[in-house]
Amino acid sequence: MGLKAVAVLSGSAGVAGVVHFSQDTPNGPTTVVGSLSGLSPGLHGFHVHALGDTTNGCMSTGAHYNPANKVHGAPEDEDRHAGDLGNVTVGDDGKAQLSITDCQIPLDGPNSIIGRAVVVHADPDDLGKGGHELSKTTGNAGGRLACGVIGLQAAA
Ligand SMILES: [Cu+2]
Ligand SMILES: [Zn+2]
Repeated sequence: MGLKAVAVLSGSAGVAGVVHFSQDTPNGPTTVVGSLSGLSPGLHGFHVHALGDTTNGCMSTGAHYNPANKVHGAPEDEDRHAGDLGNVTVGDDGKAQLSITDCQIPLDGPNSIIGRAVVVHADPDDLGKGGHELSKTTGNAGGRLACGVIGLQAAA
């Protein structure tokens, strides 16, 4: 039986979304699907942040989830934060459809992302390659537009 989780994102200026997570097998990959709306067209950084704390909005969700103590990178990089899910692509209608499969964001075990948060940013994530002083920590992805705490859902 698989594990399922969901995050309902809300934030500033009408940015919103729902993101579903599922993991079919222990130690298997996690599939992320969902939709976001209210964003400007183009690329927006999308990450799992370490804390499920929204007492100060998205600012209190901490840094990128990084249990292996690595530098920021692209999802396909060896050196990346576990929470580095790259960018979402927003269309002219302000909406994005997500479809991601990743092996570093399990829903169980010591590195589980349950109780942490997903965050969508104002700017593109440069995937650690932009040469900015923030490239190796945040991808220089700018402000935190919306976030949601990842919570367990009934199993499939
Ligand atoms: Cu982020
Ligand atoms: Zn990162």
